[in-house]
Amino acid sequence: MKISLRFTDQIRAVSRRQAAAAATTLVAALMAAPLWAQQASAPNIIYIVADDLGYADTGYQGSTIPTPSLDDLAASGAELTNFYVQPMCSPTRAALMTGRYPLRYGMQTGVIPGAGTYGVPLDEYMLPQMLHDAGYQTAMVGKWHLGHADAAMWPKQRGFDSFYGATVGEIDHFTHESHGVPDWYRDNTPIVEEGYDNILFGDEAVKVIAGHDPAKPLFLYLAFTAPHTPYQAPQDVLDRFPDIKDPNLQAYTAMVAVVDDQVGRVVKALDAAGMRDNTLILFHSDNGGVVNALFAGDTKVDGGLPASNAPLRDGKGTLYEGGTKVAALANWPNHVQPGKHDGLIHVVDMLPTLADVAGASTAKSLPLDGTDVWPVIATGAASPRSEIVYNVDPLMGAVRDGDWKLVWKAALPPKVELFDLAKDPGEADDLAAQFPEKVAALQQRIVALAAEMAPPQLILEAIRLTFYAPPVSGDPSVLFGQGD
Ligand SMILES: [Ca+2]
Repeated sequence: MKISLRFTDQIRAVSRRQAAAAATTLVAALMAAPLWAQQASAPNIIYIVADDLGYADTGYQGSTIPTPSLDDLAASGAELTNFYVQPMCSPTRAALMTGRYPLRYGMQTGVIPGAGTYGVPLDEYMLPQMLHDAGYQTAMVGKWHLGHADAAMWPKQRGFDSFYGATVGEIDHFTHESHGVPDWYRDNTPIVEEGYDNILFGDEAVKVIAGHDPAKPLFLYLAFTAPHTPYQAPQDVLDRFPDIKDPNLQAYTAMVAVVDDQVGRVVKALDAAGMRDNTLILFHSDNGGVVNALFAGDTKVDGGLPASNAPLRDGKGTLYEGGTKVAALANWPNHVQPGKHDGLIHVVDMLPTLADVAGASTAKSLPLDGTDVWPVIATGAASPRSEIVYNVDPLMGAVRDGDWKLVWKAALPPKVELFDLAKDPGEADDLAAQFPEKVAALQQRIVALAAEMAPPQLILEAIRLTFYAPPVSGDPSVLFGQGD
């Protein structure tokens, strides 16, 4: 019995030693292992989108425009240096919300115009629906631009528990009107409020965070309307930049500063609510800065255009890098490793990536174009994708395969350009004549995608509104003054 007891004691002693050793090993391992390799379950997600922000127009990208809040997030988080979007507003937002290329559902051409009656088809399963199904509180603050003519296409009906903001693509920042028509809502109700839209968005985001029920993770989609035209900013923000004499540049600078101010308020609100350590913040622009007035929007712009996409070529509305590659960052303390993460990411990847992060299911999605790139974002791992589809529509297309990029204007007169982005990120040196086989292969890929695409809803609607409508008659009374 004694022996047995001693033996038991010995076992206990050994067990204690082993347990202590194991604990020491575990602590050492935890201290040595990067925390960012760990997956926390269902963090809060704050997804921030700027509108028409130039690639170069943040402090951390080298601009003189002060963006201290974004710079802090970039310094303590990951800069995503090869982050691609569609070249314009609605298609990028559609790609984000569905995880599918806009060419799949007819959103690949242009943006939804104010008089447009179409939107993202209702059979598309959207990111907020997915996160809501996974137990998230889902809030949207800002610009929607994914269908406004039918309330069935509005955010509350597409998975958001709450919506505050505008449904169309371009509003006056003070009157909240588009072409004189008010476009300002809380949930499904039109409201009238005074104030500069992007500051109101910041106010609302802070309220959503402060009022968040900690029993549920929060998904907040914060989609600013800045620095999209019209170039307007509150006087007190303009007054922070007295040395900028060009009025467009002064207003644009102030608009970027407003966005940065609101991002700073959001981070403070997360700190105050004790949510910061369990919150993934993502930030990027929806397309490149406007460098051609053709793509400035409904507002007539006098004078020079202020955005810079340097050193990238061209800007919004084009398939060159300046239209499609945007400054992007991710920040989540102890989970996103700080640094520059260079793997290829397309905005369609964000839905499956956030499904991974949130423990959500993509089973209800239609076939995804996106892929889970969480390791790229979190640790800078190599990207699982080697291809970027910039866009394909009946007039043009562009794809990237590895470092090779083809830009193909297929409408007459046609133009084909081939670039080696590793050597020539500014797309200055067209190599199409030197590498005809590479050109042919990439053209084949574009044609294959074109064969799968849905007809552009914008073109169908333009035809419907003109060909299937009564004649527009001239008014002969205007001639009366001329003697008739
Ligand atoms: Ca935009």
